[in-house]
Parts: sequence; C-alpha cells; structure tokens
Amino acid sequence: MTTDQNSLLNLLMLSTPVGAIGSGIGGGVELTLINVAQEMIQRGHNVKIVAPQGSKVKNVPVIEIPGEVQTPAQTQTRDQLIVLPKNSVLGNMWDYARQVQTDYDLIFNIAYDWLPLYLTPFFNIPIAHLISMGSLTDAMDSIIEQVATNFPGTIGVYTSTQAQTFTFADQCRCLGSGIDLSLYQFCAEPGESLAWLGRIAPEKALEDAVAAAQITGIPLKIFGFKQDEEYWQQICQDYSHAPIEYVGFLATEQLQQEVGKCRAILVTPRWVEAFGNVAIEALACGVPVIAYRRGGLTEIVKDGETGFLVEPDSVDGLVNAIKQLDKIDRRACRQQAEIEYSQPAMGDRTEQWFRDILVSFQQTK
Ligand code: HBI
Repeated sequence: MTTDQNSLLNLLMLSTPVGAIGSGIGGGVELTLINVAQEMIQRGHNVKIVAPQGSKVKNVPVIEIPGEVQTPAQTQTRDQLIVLPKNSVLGNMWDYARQVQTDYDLIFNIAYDWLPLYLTPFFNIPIAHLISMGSLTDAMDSIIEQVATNFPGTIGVYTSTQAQTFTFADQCRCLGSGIDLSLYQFCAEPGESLAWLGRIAPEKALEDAVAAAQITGIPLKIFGFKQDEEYWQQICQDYSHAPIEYVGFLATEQLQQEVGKCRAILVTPRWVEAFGNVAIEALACGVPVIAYRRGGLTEIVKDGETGFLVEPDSVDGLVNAIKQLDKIDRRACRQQAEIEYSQPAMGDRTEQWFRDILVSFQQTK
C-alpha cells in the first residue's frame, strides 16, 4: 500500500522543459530537482528523472527526451498565450510519462508550464506540482488555480511570499528548499571581494550590485549562466569602471570554494524571487547575504544576524549594508543553513507532501 507512511515509493520526476539539467538555464529549480531526487533515493525510494536531452544527474537515472525547449515564462507579458513549439520537448516528456505511469505511484512536476497542469486529470496517478516562480501570466494563474481547486494539496511552492502573488495562496503547500550541506565548506576567513550569483537576466538586476561595487570600490565576483548576452554587454558598458569580474557558471564544488572566500553575496532581484537557492548556498559557506526585502529572501535572511535586508531597488541600501558587514558572525550563517536548509529537512517536507497527496488520491478513487 503506497498510503502506508513507511512504504517505499516509485517516483517519476519531470524536469523543466526550458533546458537540460546542468545547463543552468533552469536556474534554482534544477538544483531543487537534483536534491529532491538524491534525497529520495537515499531514503530507499525508486526515482527516475525525465528531462531534456543532454541532462546529467549524479547517482540518479535520467531518461533523456529530445525536442524543442520551451521559452522561459519570465520573459513573457501577462497576456501571453500558451505556446508550444513543433516537436515540443515538454509534450514529448509528458507523452513518455503517460506511457510508463503504471510503473509509478506519483509524478513530481517542476515545470512552470500550462501543459502538465492541464494534463493532471488525464493521468491515472497523482501529480505533485512544484510551482517555481510567482504569478507571471493570466493563463498560468488560471490553470494552476484550477488544479489547486480540483486536486487539493497538489500545488507546492517554495515560500509563502511567493504563494501570496497568487489569489489562491492559502491552497499552496510551502516546501522551502534544502541543499546537501556536506558539499559546502564553511570558510571563516574571507577575502575582500563580494559576490553575485544567478542567471544573468534583467529580472535579477545584476546592475544594482555592479553599481554598489563601483561606489564602494570593493571587487565583485559574478557567477552564473549568461542567459541574456545583450543585457550583460549593456551592464559592462554602463559601468565600465566598476571592479567586476565574470567568473563563469561553475559546478557546486568549485562554486562553493569561490563563494566561500567572499565577504558577502548581494541578491538584488527586481521581481518577486520565489526562493533564492543562492542565498542558502552562500549561508552554507558562512557567507552573509545582503538582499532586497522582497520575495523569498525576506523569509531566508535574518536581518542583522545572517545578513541584511535592504529597501528594494536601493543601491544606497546595498552600500550601507556592505559597510556594516563586520557585525555579522559567519558561524551564525552556516548554523542557519544547517538548521533550516539541510537536505534531510527539505526531504521530510517533500516526502510528507507526496504521502499526503497519495492518501487523498486513494480516498477520492
Ligand atoms: N519557464 N516556461 C517555463 N517553464 C519552466 O519550467 C521555467 C521557466 N522559467 C524559469 C524556470 N522554469 C526556472 O528557472 C525557475 O527556477 C525559475
């Protein structure tokens, strides 16, 4: 019986269709999927990931699916219609899931896309949907709400701040996030530099961190996937005297080594960031987080204790916080990550969510 709280589950996990796992195109949700998959395997569950061709995940079997990727939803306007390319990888992934569904107890979906939500009633097994961003388009809001109503408890989010961007906030299950802390080393003695991590795209507002670096003269190391090359070139042009260095998109082992040596990370989203995985990665290395008081970051950063929350869109706010970094004890940062954002802690929340969904699915059958 899959409704037994100790039973081992067969879990099929469907990745984001915007890019291959490991490419960085899928942002923080790529990391979330990898961590959930590895944690469930550790617990003895049977896990398979279905993802676009080219995806690689350590210790987890991946079914690679060919096809055209989906356009990232955050680049679209509110009235954007639903669009699928010819030979859609999203369509192909869900066709695969349909064919193998009898081998599984539950599907875990992390795509921020209309099709999987729409397909929910067409499947014979329950689907747990992790919604990875706040409200972006009317069409998505409406289909997510429909699933929240007809399949109560199956819509998961990272944070309540994120949930509140939807009209059905109270029907969302908050899961937070978590990382494998053994992969992140505490660094007690940082160098001089600050760091900025993330997809390089307008909604992340890297330019504000660069402006703060220019004003303070403190070097800023930039890590992440260059999603929008034009946007990056514009920043380099506008802040030609800023002491910045683009390091690249690094794997976790290298990333944590580099970020650990920094005095703080700056997190400057223009949009309601659903969570902020980069913040917990930094905390795990003992690195304080200076962030705009907006979105998921407000639920992560302990103001004055593990970093600073500053007025959104205020470069002066960032500069003032940088000047006060001596007040932060780096051990408190690592400790917060250990208590709140360990992989087992996230695994507990996620596994209970899956089990609750299985129980209610059984009852309505
Ligand atoms: N856009 N269409 C679409 N589908 C996704 O799954 C998606 C996206 N944009 C960004 C995204 N996922 C992830 O990078 C999140 O981590 C934000």
